[in-house]
Amino acid sequence: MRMPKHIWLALVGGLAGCDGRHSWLAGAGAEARLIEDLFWPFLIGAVAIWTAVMVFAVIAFRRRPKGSDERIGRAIILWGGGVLPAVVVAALLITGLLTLRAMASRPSALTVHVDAEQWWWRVIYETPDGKVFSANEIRLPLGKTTLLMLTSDDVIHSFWAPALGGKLDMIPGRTNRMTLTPVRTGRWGGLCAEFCGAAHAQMRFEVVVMEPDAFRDWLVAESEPAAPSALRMERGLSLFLDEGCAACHTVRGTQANGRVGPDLTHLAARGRIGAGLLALSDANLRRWITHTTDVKPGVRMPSYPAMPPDDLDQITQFLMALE
Ligand code: HEC
Ligand SMILES: [Cu+2]
Repeated sequence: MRMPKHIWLALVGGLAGCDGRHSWLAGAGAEARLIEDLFWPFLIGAVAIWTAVMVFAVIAFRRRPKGSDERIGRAIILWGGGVLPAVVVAALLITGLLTLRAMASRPSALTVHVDAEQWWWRVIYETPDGKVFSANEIRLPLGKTTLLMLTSDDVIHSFWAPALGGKLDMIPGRTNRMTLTPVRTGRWGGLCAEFCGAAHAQMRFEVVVMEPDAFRDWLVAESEPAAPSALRMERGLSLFLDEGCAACHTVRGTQANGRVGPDLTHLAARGRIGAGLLALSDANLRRWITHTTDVKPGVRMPSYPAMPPDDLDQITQFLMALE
């Protein structure tokens, strides 16, 4: 039988998704490796048991019944259908629980709060000098354990950065804890894994794993107010304030201190906009501002389709200067 073309296309398309950035087989985190250690024995055990059951089934079909069969049958049901599954399931449960405990009990060097919002991520780093606000990108130091405090401001979301570790629900009024210990530098993908409304599929983030020194420098830079070169762009800044952007967005060092949307103080230091949707670029910022609701249907930011081109230039330049 020939397989229809669209099935092949679906299979190839599915494989194309295995880019490693979202794969727990990438081995980018100590916690992901614990899950991997659990996965292979589960898989091999499941295949072995399935094969044995199939072999017994085929034998049972082919054999002619004999007088002693009933006694043997009872023994198979007792041992194969009762005792063995009980032992296997108990063993799986115990190893699963031990893995869960191993994942949750590492002492952490850093605490990061992640608040899920429809449909983006508020990220707050705890430092000795206070809190550092960011969004949609989580930076972590290599080889150190970070405690993530996960919560939500509206509905239930779920935090998942597969390359680094497990998946955990983010529930309003509750703080769930997860630790991540990255063991490979790089940019890894993350996403919301619990349906949370219209733009759920566009609710992504990036985890950037950095060498500890580079991370420390980045965190200091992130804690600073906006770059002086941006603050000198008077026209762009005043448009940002007058167009109402400031009611929803914070740019530290200016009067903009809205909390409805992502902190934009260091927007241009991030790789993407719209919670992972578009690469950061001049053209994409324009598109985002003038066609917000087309680019991300359901988004909690109004579109500005009628903004005069000159004003759009000024605001975009201002945003691109927020390094
Ligand atoms: C009513 C509140 C509101 C107003 C007004 C508003 N925004 Fe937003 N903005 C948001 C929200 C909410 C998001 C997050 C959207 C998402 O990704 O789902 C956002 C996202 C953004 C982003 C992407 C940030 C990131 O890290 O992904 C940029 C850039 C941005 N807004 C710029 C502007 C500009 C410029 C204006 C004014 C012309 C403006 N916004 C007006 C609420 C607002
Ligand atoms: Cu979601």
